[in-house]
Order: sequence, then structure tokens, then C-alpha cells
Amino acid sequence: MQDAITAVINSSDVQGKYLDASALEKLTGYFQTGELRVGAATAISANAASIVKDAVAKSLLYSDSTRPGGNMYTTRRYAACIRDLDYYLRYATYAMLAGDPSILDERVLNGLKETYNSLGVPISNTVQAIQAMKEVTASLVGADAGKEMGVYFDYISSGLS
Ligand SMILES: CCC1=C(C)/C(=C/C2=NC(=C\c3[nH]c(/C=C4\NC(=O)[C@H](C)[C@H]4CC)c(C)c3CCC(=O)O)/C(CCC(=O)O)=C2C)NC1=O
Repeated sequence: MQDAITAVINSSDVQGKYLDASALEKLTGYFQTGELRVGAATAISANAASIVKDAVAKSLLYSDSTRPGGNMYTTRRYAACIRDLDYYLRYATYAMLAGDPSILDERVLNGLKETYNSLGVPISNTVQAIQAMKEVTASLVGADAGKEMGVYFDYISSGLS
């Protein structure tokens, strides 16, 4: 896993240089948004269950997924879907704190699409639910932190698509 700090240090190190102006600018931006990130992570972790519940209500309830024959039908599969959404929320929060998406590639997206395809988990419905979580989260944490979280929800969505 990488974060905004190690990302700029690694790239300067590869070139054998001190941090240049653009690297320093990236770091300044990251440090300036530190409180925003920590505040958002605190609010999200206190409200994770309701974020997932509201996102499901907005996107999946009464969809083809929840009807008999749908991929969320039966309590076991419904619970697996809720659990997956909670993974996406938690890992998007980690990535937002780190200011870097690499943890999503390593721990979430690696092999996920293949797993979903082999289990018949509909990817478009999953992406809709992730986008609904993005909206629900933004309304909880406010526009600036919501935009930052949105980067990582979108990263997961495009990694699945
Ligand atoms: C931390 C990283 C991580 C991820 C991301 C992960 C996902 C993941 N989701 C799974 C299943 C599943 N995922 C879903 C999800 C859904 N079905 C729908 O129709 C909805 C659109 C959607 C919810 C948004 C369902 C229903 C299953 C169970 C499918 C089955 O067993 O038939 C499985 C198969 C094994 C299992 O059932 O536990 C994995 C590995 N596991 C991990 O360790």
C-alpha cells in the first residue's frame, strides 16, 4: 500500500532528487486537507451501517437483484451483498485517508471482477449501489470531503467495469 507521501518520495527517489516544486505542492495539498480527511473518516465510521442501508434503499431494493431469481435473493446472498458494500465503504475510506488508491487495487479489486462474473453477481447493479453510497456519503460529510471520497468510489466502480 502507498500513500500520498510515499508516492511523491518514491518518485523523487527514483530520480535521485530532492522533492521538486510539483512534489512539494502535492504534499502541501495533502497536509492542508488532513483535518478534512480525518473528520470525514470519523463521521463515516460512526455511520457506516446507515450509509450502506440508505444506499441499498436508493439503488437495489425492489430491483431485479432482490426479486426471486435475483443475485441478492435469499438472506445469505442479501447479506453477502451488504457485506461487500461495507468492504467498499471501508476501503474507500482507507484510500481517502491515504490520499492514494493503491490499497484498492491490492485488497479489493484484485480478482474481483472474475469472482463476480463466476458467481453471476451483476456488475452494473453493484456499480449503481457504489454510486448511491457516494451520494449518501457526500450528504453526510459535506461537499469537499464528499468529492474526495467520490474519487475512490469512482475508482472501485471503474475497476469493476
Ligand atoms: C475485502 C475484499 C473482498 C471483496 C470485495 C469480496 C467480495 C466477494 N463477494 C462475494 C459474493 C457475493 N457478492 C454479492 C453481491 C451482490 N449481489 C448483487 O446482486 C448486488 C448487486 C451485489 C451487492 C452490491 C453476492 C450476492 C454474493 C454471493 C453470491 C453467491 O454466493 O451466490 C464473494 C464470493 C465469496 C463469498 O460469498 O464470500 C467475494 C469474494 N470479498 C473480499 O474479501
